[in-house]
Amino acid sequence: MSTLSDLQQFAIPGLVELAAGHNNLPVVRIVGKHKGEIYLHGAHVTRWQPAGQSEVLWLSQKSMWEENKPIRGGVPICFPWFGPNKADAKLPAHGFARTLPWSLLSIAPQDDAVTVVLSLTSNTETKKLWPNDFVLKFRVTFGKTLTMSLELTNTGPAPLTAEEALHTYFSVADVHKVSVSGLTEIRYIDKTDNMSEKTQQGPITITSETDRVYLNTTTPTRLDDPSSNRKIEIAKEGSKNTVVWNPWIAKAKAMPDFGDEEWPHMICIETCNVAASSITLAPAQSHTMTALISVS
Ligand code: TA6
Repeated sequence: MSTLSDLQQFAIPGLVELAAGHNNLPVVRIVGKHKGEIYLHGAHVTRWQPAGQSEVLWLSQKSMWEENKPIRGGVPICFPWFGPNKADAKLPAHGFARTLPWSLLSIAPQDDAVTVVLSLTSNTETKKLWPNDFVLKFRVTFGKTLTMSLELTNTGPAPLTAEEALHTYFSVADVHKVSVSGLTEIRYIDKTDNMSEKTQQGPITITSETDRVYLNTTTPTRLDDPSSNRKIEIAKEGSKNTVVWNPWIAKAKAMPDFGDEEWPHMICIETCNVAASSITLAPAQSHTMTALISVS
């Protein structure tokens, strides 16, 4: 794993800092016109604040910052499975990409934005959990828009099938008052109601634990947060599922890395390919999933 001094080569005075973040985990800090932060641990975006806006992403005050634990909040990368592992419930939920150290490949200014590229390559450890050779590249542009692209390449001799998600946590003033539009008439799996399949009627409002996997949807969603007088658009490319999640009271209490009183201030709107929309790649084939987040 790269030491902080190795990483200083990527620093750009006044624009990009490489620092020891929480628990001394290395972090890239974007300190220009638009602010942002990404940890090499899990290639985990933890902050994005475009000019003129308050912080857009939510981070738990109780997040753990340990190498074998996911950071709670920001944008966890779920790969190569989503949720519990279907074959072995003892394996880590949402796969292993979010709890491994990624390699920093490049940092480059682009107009008034900054693009950071990290990669994760299969190794003996990952192949004990998932017997496939792969390279993941994660390209994040911190600008007026937050653009996150996850490129998966099959570097093995056989086809592979994987699930993937950019599990984005948004900061909201009061989740009781938010609405999510853009999914009307879309079929979804309701994970709070025995995985029953339903059709979305009108905008989504949050009145209890909400955990829904929307199916075959490629259009943008919009998060209206009237108490912050803010609208957030989540557009996407190469993604057929959108997940909407809020743990509500009991689930928040049950998570040690989630404060009991934090749930009214967050909502996840996740850009993903899961279940029937999992990605299958032939040897040497690649697929890219992109989330484009903007605030108005
Ligand atoms: O995306 C929603 C979800 O799958 C929920 O079911 C809940 O498990 C959430 O992800 C958080 O999962 P985590 O493993 O990060 O606690």
